[in-house]
Amino acid sequence: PEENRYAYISRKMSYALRHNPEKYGLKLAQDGSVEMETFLRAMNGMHHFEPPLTEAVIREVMAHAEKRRFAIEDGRIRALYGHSFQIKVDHQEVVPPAVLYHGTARRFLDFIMEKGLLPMGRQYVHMSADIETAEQVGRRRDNRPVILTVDAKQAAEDSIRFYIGNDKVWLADQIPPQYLGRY
Ligand code: HQG
Repeated sequence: PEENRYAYISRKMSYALRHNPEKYGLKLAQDGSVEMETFLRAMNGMHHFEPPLTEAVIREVMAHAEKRRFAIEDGRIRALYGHSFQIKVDHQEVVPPAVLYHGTARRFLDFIMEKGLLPMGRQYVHMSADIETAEQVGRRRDNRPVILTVDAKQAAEDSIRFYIGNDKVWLADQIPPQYLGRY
């Protein structure tokens, strides 16, 4: 069905734009973007999408997604967050909401309370302004996830930098334990 096809395409797009652009012969700009035409050629060269991937199909994928993962601007496409490769993508720095949330697995809690929230496999720590999103993120790793609060107001005052992912995703380089609490 269409939904599965969209999910499949979205996964391949995430892989190319967040994790392994080299595999596709792609070189991303500092904001993580690449020309749409170049992207389509690379994606169609690597995968046998049937029918072939076009910008129109990508726009359908984006319209049907439950999250805003990609942006198309000025004939270029990029992933908005979630990158894992070496060269760090620049995101717009912003003043965060006073409190942010992070959903995680119970088994990570001791480490997190000792070391703080670290980007682990990605470039940034991911947080949300709403609890429901944090729940969903946490449920990927634990059926009873822990929801952590981040005192973003204090952290920002102490010059921890926050960046925009999308309307629901906020990013930071790391969050030391003194700003963390349990919801
Ligand atoms: C944990 C998805 C041990 C952290 C989601 C998390 C999100 C630590 C895991 C986005 C730690 C990393 C990102 C420490 C953090 N010790 N564990 N000191 N610090 N962790 O997947 O936030 O659907 O890289 O709690 O919805 O789960 O792909 O990060 O559990 O928005 O668009 O290490 O990816 O979006 O896991 O998820 P991840 P995340 P998409």
